[in-house]
Amino acid sequence: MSLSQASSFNELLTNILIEELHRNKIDNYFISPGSRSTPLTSSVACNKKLTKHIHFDERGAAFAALGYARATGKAGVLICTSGSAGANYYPAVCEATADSVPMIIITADRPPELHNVLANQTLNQQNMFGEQVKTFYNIEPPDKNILLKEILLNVSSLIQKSLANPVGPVHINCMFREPLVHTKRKKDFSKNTITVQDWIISEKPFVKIKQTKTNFSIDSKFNNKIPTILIVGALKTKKESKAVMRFAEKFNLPVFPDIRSSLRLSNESRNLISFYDQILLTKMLKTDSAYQVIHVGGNIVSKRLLQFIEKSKIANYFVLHNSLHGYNPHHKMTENKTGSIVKLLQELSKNIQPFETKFLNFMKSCNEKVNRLILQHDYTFTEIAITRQLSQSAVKNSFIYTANSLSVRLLDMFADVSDKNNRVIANRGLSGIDGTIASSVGFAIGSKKRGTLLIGDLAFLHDINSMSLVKKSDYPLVIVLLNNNGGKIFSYLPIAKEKEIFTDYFDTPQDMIFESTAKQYDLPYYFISSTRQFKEIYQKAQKLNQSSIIEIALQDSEVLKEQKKIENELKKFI
Ligand SMILES: Cc1ncc(C[n+]2csc(CCOP(=O)(O)OP(=O)(O)O)c2C)c(N)n1
Ligand SMILES: [Mg+2]
Repeated sequence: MSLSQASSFNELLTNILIEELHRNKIDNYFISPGSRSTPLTSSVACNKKLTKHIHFDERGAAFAALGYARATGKAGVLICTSGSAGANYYPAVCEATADSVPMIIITADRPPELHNVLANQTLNQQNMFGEQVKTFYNIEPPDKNILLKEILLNVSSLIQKSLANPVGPVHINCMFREPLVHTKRKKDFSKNTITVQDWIISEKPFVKIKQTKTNFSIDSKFNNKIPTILIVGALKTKKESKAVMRFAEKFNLPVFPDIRSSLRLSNESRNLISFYDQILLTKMLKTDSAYQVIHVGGNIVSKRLLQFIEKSKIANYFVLHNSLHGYNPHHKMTENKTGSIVKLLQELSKNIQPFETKFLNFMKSCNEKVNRLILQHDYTFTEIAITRQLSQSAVKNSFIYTANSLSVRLLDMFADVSDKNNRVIANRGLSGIDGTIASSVGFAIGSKKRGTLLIGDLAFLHDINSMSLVKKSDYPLVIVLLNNNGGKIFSYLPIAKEKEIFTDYFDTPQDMIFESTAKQYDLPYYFISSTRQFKEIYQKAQKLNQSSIIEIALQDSEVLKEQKKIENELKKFI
């Protein structure tokens, strides 16, 4: 159907809006039901070129869009009605901004005359996400005075902005007057589309902004004799991790791979110092000698690595990244370059010489020693044993979405390495325990892969609404639910000693078993009471053609004790 044919000005606008998104290859919509958004939803629903995901809960829908974008690098489009609906997007929008994930938010709104008069479901939605979006654009209710050229210019620029480095969420607010429904009788709006006729014929985006090329020059003077570490924080693509490894091998750099770098679970290169976190427990690396650091990518999970940098003499801390900020909580950053990671590494390669291999060889021997000890340890049935077993038994080329915060930390510290090309993803922009189930479903949709969600009991309860998304998804998810009855991450903190307030205010045990949740969503459920049983069931569950819940009930979590035991063995051993 021609873009000049529509049943109303509302339909004319919404068809043109989604056509411009389509021309920018943005075709996945996450829609929540509502009345004021009828023109948007109807245009998307009737467009066969688009993929639609429908979820009644806007908070879950937004996290699903976040997960989808993490997998594809493309923005998902969110559509919701007026009022509090859009406010439910906020946590996912904040995470997307913090971790540079693209997202296009379209909220429907009432017309200006219904604002500030106590009209139903009416909220001031102008710039409602504030600093958390890169840009905001309001579209007035479409009528005979519609300025399509101006609207297209703004919408098109907004799309380009969402995709320009550092990528992030953008917001369009669409005001509509009734009637909202599209009817079958279409009228000719050629008179209104005359100003955008060239765009209609071209089948191209209205504007295409070229990313500006930045000139690369470095001030840092690297000393090739000083021990130099390549810290790899969160990376977004396989291309990036491959480029990092090529760079490390060319320049003889030991790599400290964060769990979100795609490299922590890999054994593909001898430069990978997978157990750097445990090495830092020992006295192998002295804090009184000087180091240089090249940090590629986003933030890191390891607290111990952060503390090591804080305590050590750092001659150079050179950061290459494509997010809003470079990693610098230690305030030791000396140089900061943003842009495409692959290109930045190519440029840096032209400016440095290979480092001495002595430090790399030393780090390799430390890693082997620590790995041997971790392998030999006699594991009791705790979160640590499950996390290790999970990393060993996850099927090839699958993903592990992990919740905050014990789950991601234990994977970071104890996961085993292999050649299985498994990727770990986590919402570490803000490290929230919210929206994890929805994010993992979005990631599965985007990557078109089955995977595992590793999650604690509170994080699971926090997003239990999103089990509807799990149930409907075409990509089976094995939910490994570490039920240790409360927030056991807090038992690592000094507050755990304050017995009178710790349990009620921090640990917050919910005394729940989740068999009935699985029943409610008609999903297979397994209750696990040993690590061996977990291995067996997990392997079986990954072959099912539907999602499942594996609940590991650890009433009296011994995780802290077990970790201390491993740490003592390490300290003694070295
Ligand atoms: C939205 C949000 N609220 C609160 C927190 C603080 N917080 C971090 S971990 C945690 C407890 C998580 O408990 P659980 O999911 O059971 O995991 P466990 O630590 O027991 O493995 C809380 C409340 C947070 N990170 N995000
Ligand atoms: Mg817990």
